[in-house]
Amino acid sequence: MRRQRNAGTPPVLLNMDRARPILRLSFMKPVPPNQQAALVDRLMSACGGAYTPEQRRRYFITGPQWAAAYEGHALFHAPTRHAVGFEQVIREYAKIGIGWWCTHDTDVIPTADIGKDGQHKIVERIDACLKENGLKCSMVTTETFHHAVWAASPAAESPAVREYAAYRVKNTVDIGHRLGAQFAVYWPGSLGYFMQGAVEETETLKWYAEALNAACEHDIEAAKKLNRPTLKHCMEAKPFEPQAEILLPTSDAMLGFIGSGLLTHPEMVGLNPEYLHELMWGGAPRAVLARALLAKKLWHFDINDGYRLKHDVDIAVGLVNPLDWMLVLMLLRSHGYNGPFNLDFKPPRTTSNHGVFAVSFPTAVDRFITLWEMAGEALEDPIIKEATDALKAGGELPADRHDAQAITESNRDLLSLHELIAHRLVQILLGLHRGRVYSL
Ligand code: 3MF
Ligand code: MG
Ligand code: MG
Repeated sequence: MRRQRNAGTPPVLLNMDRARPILRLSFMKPVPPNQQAALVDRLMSACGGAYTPEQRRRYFITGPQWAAAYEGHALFHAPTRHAVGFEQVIREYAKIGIGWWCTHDTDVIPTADIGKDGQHKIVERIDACLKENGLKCSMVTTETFHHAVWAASPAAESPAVREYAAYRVKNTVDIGHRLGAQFAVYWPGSLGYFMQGAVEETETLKWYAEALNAACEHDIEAAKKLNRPTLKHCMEAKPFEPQAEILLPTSDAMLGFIGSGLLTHPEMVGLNPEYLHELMWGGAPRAVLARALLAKKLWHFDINDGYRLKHDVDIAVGLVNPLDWMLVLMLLRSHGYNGPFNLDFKPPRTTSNHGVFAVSFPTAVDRFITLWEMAGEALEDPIIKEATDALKAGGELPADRHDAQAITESNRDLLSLHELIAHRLVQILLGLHRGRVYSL
């Protein structure tokens, strides 16, 4: 079989034995490549519902260098987009109305230049570029997962690797202070293994704590010299990837680690939970965040979306679980969370370089803002308020306060309010509370 294309007619597949068409493909009018970006832009504005850059800047929404610069590569994937540098990312974030930028050290500085003159020149250029575009640097983080030096993790058996890890995190603290950041984040990446037995977990965790201790102690010195507050050091967990087994797989495990006595400055270390990372292990992200709030360690939040018990698909916020997202934001609003919302997602491989800034980032920001506003509306909803108050008031106290059956009877009908509240929340999500109904 071969493909044949005659001028003016659609291509057909020919069966060479009989030389007659076996399949006629019908085509819509092709969209020439030079008209595709304009089509995307026109349909984006037809979607409506966009906030202005000024409205977007009112939220503490932060844009990572690595998210915008992601080229679509993975173990099984070649890149689908070309590389973009920090100048372009910062410029595009400014146009969209993303007011803060964050980065890994090696997103912007080649590993060989870390700590050298090359680093200082790049950091000066970043500082100038941020100022020129009216952005601030919110957070810096050390890449301790990509380079071959981290093959056995930043807390490897080799003392040379561990000394280098401490050097790298201290250097990142300095970059953070130079760029005016408030946060440093630590995703330990390869802190785990594929085969069990060779690594002794308690030893590895002690070594990992040494790197964090080095960062905090260096920060205390650096902040004193610069007359700046110390950074907030936030740990980020992921349950699997890039190792088969992870030593600190969840935010809860990290809370245990922070309180284990291994850290010299546990008061300087908190959490950066990532929504999807907690969903990946099967957790309820809202419950994870509640535990972090109770521990007063919810300092930074990576926002994205995806599926339970799958790999780290890093889909943009609200595209998969908008109801759960609204509920998460209700919890954070009601507890006065005022840390960053970090857009740690990956524009899909099918999105072009144009689409990254024309579709991915503005739509993610706008869904977040809408969900945030809806969360506020749900918190004020009179039906939910009355139902919640009634549940808390409970039924009348029975004469015998140890009579389980009497207590059950006295609350029986009130408990239907749980389902009613759940329905009301979905109504708010779908706009049905405003009288919108569908019928055939
Ligand atoms: C990995 C992540 C990381 C961390 C980043 C911040 C590349 O799944 O989420 O993003 O957020 O390393 O330190
Ligand atoms: Mg993350
Ligand atoms: Mg992730």
